[in-house]
Amino acid sequence: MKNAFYSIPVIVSQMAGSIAMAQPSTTPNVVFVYADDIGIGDFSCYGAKTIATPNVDRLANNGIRFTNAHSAAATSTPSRYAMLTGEYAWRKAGTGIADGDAGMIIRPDRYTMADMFKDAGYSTGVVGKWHLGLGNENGSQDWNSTLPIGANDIGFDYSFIMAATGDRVPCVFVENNGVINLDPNDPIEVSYKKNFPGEPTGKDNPELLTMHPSHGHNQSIVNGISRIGYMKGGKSALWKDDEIAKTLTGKAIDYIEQHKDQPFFLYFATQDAHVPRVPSAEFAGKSGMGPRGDCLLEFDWSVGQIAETLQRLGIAENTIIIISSDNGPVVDDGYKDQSVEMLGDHTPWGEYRGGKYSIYEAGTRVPCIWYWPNHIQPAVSDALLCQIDWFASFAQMTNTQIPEDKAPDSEALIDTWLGKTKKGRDWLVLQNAQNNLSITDGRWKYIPAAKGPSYNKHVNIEIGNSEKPQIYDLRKDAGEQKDLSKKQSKKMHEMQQQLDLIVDGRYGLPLY
Ligand code: NG6
Ligand code: CA
Repeated sequence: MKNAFYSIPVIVSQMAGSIAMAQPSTTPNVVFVYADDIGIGDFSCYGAKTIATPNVDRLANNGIRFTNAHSAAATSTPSRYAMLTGEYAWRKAGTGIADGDAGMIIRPDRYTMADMFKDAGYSTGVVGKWHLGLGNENGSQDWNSTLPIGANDIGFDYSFIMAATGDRVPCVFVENNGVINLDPNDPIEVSYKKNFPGEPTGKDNPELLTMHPSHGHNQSIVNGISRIGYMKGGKSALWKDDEIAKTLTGKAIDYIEQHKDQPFFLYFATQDAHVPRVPSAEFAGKSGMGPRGDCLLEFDWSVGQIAETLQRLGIAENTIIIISSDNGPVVDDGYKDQSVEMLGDHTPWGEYRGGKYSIYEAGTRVPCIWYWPNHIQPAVSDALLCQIDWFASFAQMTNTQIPEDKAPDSEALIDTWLGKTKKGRDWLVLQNAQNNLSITDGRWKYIPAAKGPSYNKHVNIEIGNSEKPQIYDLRKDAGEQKDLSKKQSKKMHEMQQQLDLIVDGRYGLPLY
C-alpha cells in the first residue's frame, strides 16, 4: 500500500469536513455490486437514452458518479485479481482469462482485501462470478468432493460462486468450496483438452442448440448452449441459465440478512451482462434491445433488490454500495444473440474508443458509483481512480494496517471515493487482453508500441496494439481520435520513463 502514513490525518480531516453530514462510521458495511462486461455508456445515469436503469440511477443521483474510474484490466481475471490483491495483474504470470478448471490463482498465503476486512472486524462474503481459479490442480480438479482450496481460503468467510464464467464449464455453483446439488452417482468430469467419448458438442451437434455460437463456444452443450470446455455428468448440479441472476441476488440478500448486526463486506459479482445472455422470463424481450439489453435491466433489478434489502433491514445509512464493472463492454462476444442487430443507437462504450479487451479508454473506463446515504453528498467526480485502490482506501477508512509489501499498487484515496476531494491518482497503468500496457495521468494517455492485433473482427473492437507508440490528450480528445505522437515526443518520453519506473519497481514493489 502506498501512502500508509497518510491514513490517520486523512480520517481526521474527513470527519472535520463533514459537519453537515452524519458522523461517518469507520466500519460501515460495504457491498460491491460488480457487473460483468457492462460499459460506461450502458446506464441511463451515464447518458444511455434507449434504456432506463432507474435503480442504478437512483444510487448515482444520490451518491457519487465517477467518470474516470477504471477496472485494472480490460478482461475479468486480471481485473478481479488486481482488485482483491491490490497488485497490478501484469506483475504476476498466470493472471490472464482463466479456464474453468484453473487452479487457484490467488494462493492462501496471499493477504487479500477480504483478509483486510476481516482484520478490521468484518464478516466477509462473496457471491457470484469468481473466475480466479479453484483448488490446487491446474486442469485436473476433482469437482466431486470438497475442493482443497477455494474462495474461503483467501479471506471470505462465506462463498457462493460460479467456478469461472457463464460460458465456461463446469456450469455449477460452488458453495464454501463444494459443488452444490451434486448426485454422487453422477459425478462431474471436466476437461479443457478433449471431449468425453459420446458427449455431444456445439461443433458436431448444432441441431441440439437453442443458442448458437458466433465464434468459439462450440464445445460441451449445457442447457442447449454450447460452452468453452468439455464437461460430463453432474446433471442435478447444473445451473439454469435463466435463473442465475435470481439465484445470485437471492444469496446476496440472504447474506445481508444474516449479517445485518455486524460489519460485513459482501462482494456480489453478477453474471449480467456476460455471455451467454439468458435473462429471466421477467426481463426477456423487455429492453427492445435483445438479450444484452434485457440483461442490463436484470442487473438494474439486482441493484434495486440490494438497496431495498438494506432499507428494509434499517441498515442503508450504515452501508456503502459500490456499483462497477470488471471491464468495458462487448456486444457480440461469441453467441448469435441478436445483440448486434438490435443495438440500435445504444453506445455501451459511451464517447470512448474500444471496448472489452482494448487498451483504449472503453476497455477499462467503467461505470463506478458510490452510494452512502447521508454520508456521501450527490456529486460527479472526474478524479482518476482505479478499482485496485479500493483495498488501501478501505484499509484507510477502517484504520487497518496493511502488512508491509502487501497490496503494493493500491493507493489510499478514501477521501476521493467519499467525495471530500477530487484529487485522484497521479498515474495509472492499464492493461489490455494481450497484457500490453498504457499509462495515463488523467489528461495524457500514452500507449507504447506493442505487438498484437489492432482490431478483433469477431467482437468488432479496436484492441489498440500498434507497432507505433500513440499519445492522446484526453482532456481535448476523450475519444482518442487524434494521435499526437508526432508533436508530443517529449511527453511520450516522460511517460515512458514513468511507466518504466512503475514497472521496474521504483516504489520498491516486488516483481514476480
Ligand atoms: C474469451 C471468450 C469470451 C469471454 C472472454 C472472457 C471466446 C471466443 N471468447 O476468450 O466469450 O468468455 O474470454 O470474458 O471464447 S471475461 O469477461 O470473463 O474476461
Ligand atoms: Ca468481464
